[in-house]
Amino acid sequence: MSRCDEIAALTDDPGKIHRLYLSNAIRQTHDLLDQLARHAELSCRVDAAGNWIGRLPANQPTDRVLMIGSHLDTVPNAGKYDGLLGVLVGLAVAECVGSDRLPFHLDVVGLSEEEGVRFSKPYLGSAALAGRFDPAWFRRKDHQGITMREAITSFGLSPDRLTNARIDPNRVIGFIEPHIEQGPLLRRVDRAVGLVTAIAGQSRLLLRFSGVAGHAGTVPMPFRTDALVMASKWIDLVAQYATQREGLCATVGQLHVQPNVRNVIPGCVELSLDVRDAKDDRRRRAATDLIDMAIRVAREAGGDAEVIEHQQQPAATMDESLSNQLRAAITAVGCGAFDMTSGAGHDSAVLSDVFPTSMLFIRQPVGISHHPDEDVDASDVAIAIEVLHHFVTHFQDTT
Ligand code: HGY
Ligand code: MN
Ligand code: MN
Repeated sequence: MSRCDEIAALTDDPGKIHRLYLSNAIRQTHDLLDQLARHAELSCRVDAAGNWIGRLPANQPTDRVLMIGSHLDTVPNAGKYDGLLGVLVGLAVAECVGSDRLPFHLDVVGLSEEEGVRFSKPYLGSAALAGRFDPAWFRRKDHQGITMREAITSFGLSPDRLTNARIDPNRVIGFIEPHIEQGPLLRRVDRAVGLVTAIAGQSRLLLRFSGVAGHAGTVPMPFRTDALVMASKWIDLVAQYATQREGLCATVGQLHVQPNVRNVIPGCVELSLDVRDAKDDRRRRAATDLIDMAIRVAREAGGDAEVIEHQQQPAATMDESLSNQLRAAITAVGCGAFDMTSGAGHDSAVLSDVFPTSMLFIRQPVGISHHPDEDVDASDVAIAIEVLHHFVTHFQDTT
C-alpha cells in the first residue's frame, strides 16, 4: 500500500495522479520498480514498447514463463490503484516466492499503455507482447503533435525493434492480471476477491458533426446549422438508447468543438463514443444504430455526421484451466470463489487471444474508479497476494 502511495506521487500533473505513456512519471516509476525488484533479486528490463518486466528466474533451466501484472499508465486525475496495484501484487508474489523459486520463470509485468490516453489507442503494451502491434500506429500523434514513433525514440527505445517485444506464445504458461474491481459487485456479495471469467467487448468511435460556423449575434436562430446543437441532441439519444438496454453501456466522454470560441456558432464537433457489452452482437448493433441516429439527427438539422475512426475490442473469455486453478487457490486460502464478468476493458482481453489468461479482481470499498477516490483495503490486497502465492506454488502446467 505504501508503494502505491509512493508511485502515486510520481505524476505528470502535479497535485493529481497521472502517468502518461512514455512520460517522465513513467520513467520514474520504472526506476522505482527497478529498485524494488532488484532488491528481491528480479532481473529487470524495459521492452521496445515501454513495458517494464521483472523476472524471478526459474529454479532450473527452462524457457517457460508465467506472467503476473497489469498496466502502469493511468487516465488523467486517476486513483492510485487502477493498473498499478496489479503490478505491485505481482511483485509481492515474487517476493513471497523468494529464494524458493519456481519450475518456471515468474515475470512481473508493468504494461506501458492500456488506457489509450496519449495516442487514443488503448492496449499498446499488450498488443506488442501479443505480436499484434500495427506499425501504422507509429504515425498517430498526441495532443502536442508528437508522433508515437518520436515518443518511443525520445524515451530511449527503438521503434524498429518493437516487433522484438512479442513473446513466443509457446513459452507462456499463462498471464494473470490482478486488478481492482472498479465496480461495486464484490462489496455487495461480500467477497475480497473475484474471478473474472469474461471481459466485455468495446467499440471506440470518433464521430464528426459538421454544420456552419457563423457570427453569434448576426445569424438568426432559424438559419443556423449549429454542430454542437446536433451533437447535444444525439448525446441525449445515446444515453436514452443505452439506458433502455440492459447490459449495454454507451458514453460520450470527449468533445472537440470548433472553433471553440464564445461568440462563434460551432461549425464542427468531433466527439468520442465508447460502447460496451459482454455480447459482441449487441455491442455491434448498438454502434450501428447510434451511428445511424447521428446521421439522422445531423441531416434533420441540415448538417452532416460521419465516423472518423472505429476501433473494436471483442469480448474475451478467460482460460478455463487457469481460472479453475485460480478458483482452487481462492478456496484454499479460505475465501468463497465468485465468478464475474468485467465491464471494464483490460490488457487481458488482448492477451487472452494468444496466451492462456485469467484475471483476479480485488474488492473496492467504494466501487469507484477512474477517479481520485478509488480505494482498496489492505486486508483484501493481502488476500489477493496470498491467493496468487498459493496459485503459483501449486501451479499445474496443463498447456
Ligand atoms: O476503459 C477501460 O475499460 C479501461 O479502464 N481501460
Ligand atoms: Mn482504467
Ligand atoms: Mn486498468
